[in-house]
Amino acid sequence: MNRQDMMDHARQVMTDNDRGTYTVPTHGLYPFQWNWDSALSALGFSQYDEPRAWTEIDTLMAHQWDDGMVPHIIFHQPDDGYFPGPDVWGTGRDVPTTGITQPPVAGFAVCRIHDRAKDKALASEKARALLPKIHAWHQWFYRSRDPQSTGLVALLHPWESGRDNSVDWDAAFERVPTEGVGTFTRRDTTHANPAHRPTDDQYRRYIWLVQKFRSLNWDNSKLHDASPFQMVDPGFNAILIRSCHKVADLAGRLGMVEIAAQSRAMADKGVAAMETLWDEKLGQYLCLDRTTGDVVDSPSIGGILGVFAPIPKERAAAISRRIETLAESCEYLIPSHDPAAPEFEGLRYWRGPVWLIVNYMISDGLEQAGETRMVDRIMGDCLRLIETSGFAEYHDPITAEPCGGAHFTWTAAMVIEILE
Ligand code: 9YW
Repeated sequence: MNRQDMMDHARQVMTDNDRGTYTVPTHGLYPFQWNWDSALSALGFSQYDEPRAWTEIDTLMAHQWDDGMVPHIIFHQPDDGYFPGPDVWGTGRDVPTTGITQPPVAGFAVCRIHDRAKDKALASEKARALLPKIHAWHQWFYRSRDPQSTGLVALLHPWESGRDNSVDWDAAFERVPTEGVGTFTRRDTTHANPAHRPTDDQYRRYIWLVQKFRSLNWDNSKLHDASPFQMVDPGFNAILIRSCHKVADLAGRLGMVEIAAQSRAMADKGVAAMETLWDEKLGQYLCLDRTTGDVVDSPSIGGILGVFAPIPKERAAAISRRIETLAESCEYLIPSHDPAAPEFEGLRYWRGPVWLIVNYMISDGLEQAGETRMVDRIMGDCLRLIETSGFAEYHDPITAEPCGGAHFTWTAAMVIEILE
């Protein structure tokens, strides 16, 4: 596939998954709007259709809750092809949504799209309208998910992390009960190979948490303390910190002084707190289980994604060396779990496969820190994967086998970002 063919193909994927005011991640498997998928897909749109990129984020933010939370899925239209649907979540909204959130990369996307926009007037109008909403979401995070004011927020559900079945959650997830979860029929395994997906046992625990939060009426002043799962993920926190950092900068330039000052303070505090998650032995960050206070000794991509935050240069250099080590045991960077670790599974979702969106964010962080050789290498691996195996949801880092859903929106968006 030459460069132009790849670009044409990527745009075709985006077009096919476009539902007018939002995109679905892929036809069949994921028939609704997902939060971080939309933000990252907007980056791809913005390279050739700026108004469409802004619409994607406008639609997402139009479903923000009154408390500031931006939900992880918006169920724009009924579709029986996905479980758990609106009836399981029971959030009682006119246009149904889930009751949990996802990585807040929208702030980063808005700022990036604004800064490179050709239509400056539209970009300024959109950013002025969107920044207060994005900022309210960031404030919601620190208020609702960091009640002790540590500078780091906790996830209350693996689905919030975006890395649903990561090895990072295994030990903590054992403590999430399954009692009271009735029988249900999964739909994901009819669209994708069950060997590439989370297990039934994990699904029972996912649903137990949903039922628990629903029993508390989705009241975010109660959920954090009531949740048996409270995980501090360096990757997730890095995304939040980077978004706050970018918002601080753009809001400052747009004269939105209060948002700028508050965002700067949140980002600075977050960067300082990230230090508590650094693991010198591995040369990357690690998760913290807030319910036990234990560090989670799990060599996953979450701790490498920490580099997306504006961390000290020597930390970024160490992460670059860490990726170099991972390259010794795989063919395509960056595996979502260390292939040398016993839990590694090259085909199963977030337990080993490569995800282009994560590669993109890690590369962006490395680029900021001047680690350009590693960036070129990662970007090169992304394109080799697509050339070999197409626009899959994720890929085996050793064989390049395409996994999960095919014809995937954010994979296509990242290819457009890399090629432009
Ligand atoms: C699910 C849509 C979503 C992503 C997540 C990914 C997966 C959905 O797909 O979750 O039902 O498990 O883990 O990050 O947003 O692409």
